[in-house]
Amino acid sequence: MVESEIRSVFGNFKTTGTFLSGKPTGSGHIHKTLLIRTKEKDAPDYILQKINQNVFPPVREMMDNIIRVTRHIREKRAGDSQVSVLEVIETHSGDSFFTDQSGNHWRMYNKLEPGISYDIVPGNKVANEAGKAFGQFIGDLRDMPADEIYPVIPEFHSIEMRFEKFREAIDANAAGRAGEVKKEIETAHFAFDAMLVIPRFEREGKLPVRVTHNDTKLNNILFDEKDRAVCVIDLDTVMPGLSLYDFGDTIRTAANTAEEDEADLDRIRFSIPVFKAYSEGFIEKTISFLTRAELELLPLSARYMTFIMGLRFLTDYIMGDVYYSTGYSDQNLRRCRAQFRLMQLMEEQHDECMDIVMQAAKIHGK
Ligand code: ADP
Ligand code: GN1
Ligand code: MG
Repeated sequence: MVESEIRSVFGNFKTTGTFLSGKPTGSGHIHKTLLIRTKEKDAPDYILQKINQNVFPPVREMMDNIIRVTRHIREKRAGDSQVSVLEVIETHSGDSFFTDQSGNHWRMYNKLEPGISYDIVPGNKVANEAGKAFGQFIGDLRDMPADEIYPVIPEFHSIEMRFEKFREAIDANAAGRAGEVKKEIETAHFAFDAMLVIPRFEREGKLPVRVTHNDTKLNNILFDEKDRAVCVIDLDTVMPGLSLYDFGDTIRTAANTAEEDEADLDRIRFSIPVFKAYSEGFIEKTISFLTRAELELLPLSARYMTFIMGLRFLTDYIMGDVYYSTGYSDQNLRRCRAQFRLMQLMEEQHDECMDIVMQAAKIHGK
C-alpha cells in the first residue's frame, strides 16, 4: 500500500499532529498494522490497522466490545501508574472505525511508548510480568456480565469445532496438499482424545465461563524499557471463554525457546523456568477466584492451546493458506510441526508443571 493512501486514511481520524510516515509494524498474523509517525515532536504517534474482515466479519460488534472492555479496565485501573489502556481514536464523524471506498474497515489506536513486544521471551521477568498482566486482565473483567460481550468468533477455542473443520479440510483437499501431510494428520488424530477433558469439564459446569482475552500470545502485551508489562493489546477476541485458554496460549508462545515457525525441531524446548515464572504471576492475580478444577487443568491447558494452534495451522495449510498471513509457502506447515513438537515436550513435563502450579497456589494461599 502506498503512503499517500495511508495518509488519506489517517486523515479521517481525530488526531493531533500531521502525518509524517506510515510503515508496517509488528508480527501479528491477522490485521495489516501500520505505525504512523507524526511530524511534530510533541504530537503522539498512532497505530492504524486495516481490519481483517475475513476473520472478523462483525466489525461493529467487535469495536463495541473493545470500547466496553477498555472503558471497564480504565475505570478499574484508575490510579495504577504502571498500566496503560488502549484508546480507540474516533473518526471525524465520531465512529470507532472508518470504511474506505473499497469497503475496507480501518481503526486507530494511540501508539503506546515505548511499546515493546516480544515474540520470544527474553527472560523470566518478562514471563512473570506477562502472567500478572493476563491474570489481572481476567480479574478486572470478572464483574463484566458475559452477555454484554458479543461472541465475535463463536466457538473460537472449541477443540471439537476445530477438529471438525480440520476433517472437512482434508475431505475437500482444496489445495491438493493433504497427501503431503499424512504424518501431521496422524499426530492430530492421536492427540485429539486427551484434549476432550477440557470441554467435558466445561459441560459438567466445573469450569466457569468468564470474559477472557482468548489471544494471549506473548506479543499481545506491550512492555516498557524495564520489562514491566504495561498494556494488554489485541482485544479483538475478548469474549466469553475459559481462564485455561488465556493461561495456555501464553505458555505456548512464551515457554517455547524458539520461533513459532521454527523449522529445526531440535531447537524447540519447553522452558520450565518460564513456565514457573509465568504461572507464579498468573496465579498470584487469579488465585482468589480460580476454582480447583481450573487450577488443576492449567498444565493441560498449555498442551490444549498448543494442539489447537497446531491443528489450525495444519488446517490452513491444507486449505491453501486462506486464514493466516504467511511470509513463505510452507510457513503454516512449519508452524504446525513446531506446535506439535512443543505439545509432545509439554506432555513429557506435565507432572513437573503440576508441582509448580500447586506450589504457586500454596504460596498465594490455596
Ligand atoms: P494482530 O491481530 O494482527 O496480531 P495486533 O493488534 O496484535 O494485531 O498488532 C500487531 C502488533 O502491532 C503488536 O504485536 C504490537 O507489536 C504492535 N501494536 C499494536 N497495537 C499497538 C499499540 N497501541 N502501541 C504500540 N504497538 C502496538
Ligand atoms: C492469531 O492476531 P494474532 O497474530 O495475535 C490468531 C490466534 C492464534 C495466533 C497464532 C483472531 O493471533 O488465535 O493463536 O494467530 N488470531 C485469530 O499465532 O485467529
Ligand atoms: Mg496480535
